[in-house]
Formats: sequence, C-alpha cells, structure tokens
Amino acid sequence: MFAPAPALPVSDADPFALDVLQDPLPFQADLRDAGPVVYLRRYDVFALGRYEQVHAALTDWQSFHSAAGVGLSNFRYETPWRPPSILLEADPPHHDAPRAVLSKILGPRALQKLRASWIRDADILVDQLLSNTTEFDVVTDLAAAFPLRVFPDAVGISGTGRENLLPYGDHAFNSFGPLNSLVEKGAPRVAELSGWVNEQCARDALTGDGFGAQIWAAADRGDITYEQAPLAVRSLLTAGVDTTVNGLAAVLYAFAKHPEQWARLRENRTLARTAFDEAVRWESPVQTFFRTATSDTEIGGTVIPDGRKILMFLGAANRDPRRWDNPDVFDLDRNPSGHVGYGMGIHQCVGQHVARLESEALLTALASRVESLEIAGPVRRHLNNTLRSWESVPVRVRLA
Ligand code: OVM
Repeated sequence: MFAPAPALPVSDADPFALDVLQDPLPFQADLRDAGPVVYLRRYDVFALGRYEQVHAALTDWQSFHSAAGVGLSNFRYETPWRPPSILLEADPPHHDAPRAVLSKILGPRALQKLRASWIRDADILVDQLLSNTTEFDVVTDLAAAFPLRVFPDAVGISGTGRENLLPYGDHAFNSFGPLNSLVEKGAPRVAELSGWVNEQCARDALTGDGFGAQIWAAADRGDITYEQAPLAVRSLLTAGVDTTVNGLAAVLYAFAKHPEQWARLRENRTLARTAFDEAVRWESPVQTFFRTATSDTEIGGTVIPDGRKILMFLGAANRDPRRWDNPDVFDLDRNPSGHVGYGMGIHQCVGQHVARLESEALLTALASRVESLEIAGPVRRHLNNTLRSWESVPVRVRLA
C-alpha cells in the first residue's frame, strides 16, 4: 500500500456506496473542501473534486492517460471485461484516427441531414403522448423513448433487440466502478448483451446509410483499419444511449423543478441549447472517470506515483463554488461553457452534437405545447457507479 504524505488528506468514504450514489452532493462537497487531491483509502486512488484540478487532469493526456482504463480497474494488471474501446481507452497516436473518423460522422455539419426528421419525430412523440394524458413519466415516456426512437436508426442497427441497449450501457458504466452489487447485478447478462451488441457492429448487420455504414466506409478509405470498424460502432452503441437518456432526463427534471426557467424557455426558444448544456453541468450525467499516471506527476501539491489511478469527479467540478456562482442553481442566465460534463481535451465527448440535437428537438416540441410542468409524484433514482440516472420522474403538465 502507498503511504500517504502527511499533507495529503485521506478519506475512508466510499463514493460508490449506494447511499452516496443516491445523493452524491454531500460527499462531493466534503471532497472539494478536504483539498485539491484526496487519497481514498478504500480504493487506493487519488480523488480530484475541484474544477481546477479536474480540468487540468482531463487536458493533460500525456501525464494522465486512458489506455490503462478509465475505470478503477488498471489494465496494466487486470484483464478488461471486454476488448478495450479504441476511443475511450486509448491514447495518441492510436486514439487519433478513430477519433477523427467519428468527429466527422457525428459533427454538426453531418448532423444537419438528420435535423428535420428528428424535429418531426420529436413532434410526433410529444403529440402522441399529450393526446392521451397530461400526467406521465419524463424518464420513460420522453427521455428514454426519444433516443431509442431516433438513435438506433441513425446508427443503422436492425429493428430487433433494441431493448438490450440500455441494459448494456448500464452495465458498461457500472463497470468503471468497483466490483460492487451494481456490477454483480449486471454480470449474469453480460455474455448475452455483449453478444448482441457485437453482432450489430458487423458490416452486414448495418443499414447502408447510417453512422455504422459510414464507419465501415472510412475503413474502405483506409482512414481506420477493418479491425477497428466494428469497435468504433460498438463505441456508439455503448456511449450513445444511456448518456443521452440521462442527459434528457436531467434537463426535463431541471425544468420540472424550476418552473420560472421553463417560462423563460417558452419566451425564448433559442435558450434550448443553453438549457441542455446547463443541465449537463448541473446534473453531470457522467459523474466520474479515472485516469492513470504515466510517470510521477504533481497535481495540487501531491505527487501521483507512476501507474497509479486518479479519480476525477466531473459532477463535483461542475458544482465547485471556486469556479461557479451559485453552482447548485439551474440558471439559463448562466454561461455554462467550460463545464466538464462532456469531459475536456482530446477525449471530450465526440457524440455531444448528437445529444444536443436530440435535446433541441425534444425541448422545442415540448415548449410549443406545454405551458408549465411540475413534479407529480415521487422521483426515483436509478443507481449506477458512473451515471447520475433516474428510474422515474412523474410530471403533470398544463397544455398551452
Ligand atoms: C466507448 C465509450 C466511450 C465513452 C463512454 C463509454 C461506457 C464508452 O468508446 O465504448 O462509456
């Protein structure tokens, strides 16, 4: 075991304990206040809770790399549960070609082609829902329903088995944490879910015109290898569903809790984009990622020894009062840019324009039909080692 230097604060807290995952804010405040780096004895890792150090670590891939895994498991010593991601769990130079390919396929220019149809799909979904009822669950009826309607089609996967996407992603995000009850709960289905996901990544399983086909076309051009193509498709299917479901749930929950902000959006629909970014800052759907020190590296006055893991609390950084005024307030007047909810630096979320487009379509459809919304029952969280997630957010709406 590493012997902590006297100046280094030490904590016995467990950020992956179920009660902490249920409400991580008190733990995160303690972590930030304890110091810029805190040694977590239970996991033998160095935790960063302040914006300054989280940002610094995210943008220094030379010192804090990803190829040893971005979860607790250290790939130098442990075998990953699946072949590593060629994006998330890779460093330059290997990381760069797949990253360039996905940046282009998922970039703002390319997404223009999807914009009109996604706006229409959001209108149809919201019309159908509101023609039946004014009380519903924003998590299942909107935040999950909309990405599941548009994203698998955009990737180009087949119609059957889509119910596997959320459980697969849930397990993938649990797997970044320790082997606790959340990982154990997912273990019995790993082989089945991975088998299905891997089948969807094959060229002949994909439609001719989606993101998946475009990835394979990049292999034809030699931009990536044929071995990399199915793994790049797998990244879309792993990282593209649970994240956007929880991002959309975050923004809808934020509005349900802040009726005055909904009124502002109704007056000025161009605030839809800021609203989503502010919700990603406020709720941080992806709460944490790890990195591994490539050599003895100083951060916040502490030397992280070569090969050791740091744990970056994106959610804590996004609510650090050293960086944000009134960080706990969801506020459309704030400029949320610079938040680390999508990460920062070379690994910053390559799918963020997809997420933003989904949100814009859904919020615009809702804003033209819903005068106000309020929480109409108990809000239930879904616990995950990495994601800030929901089981249920019941709302009641008044139609415009
Ligand atoms: C991946 C990936 C990327 C980002 C997040 C993530 C499970 C996975 O490339 O598979 O979470």
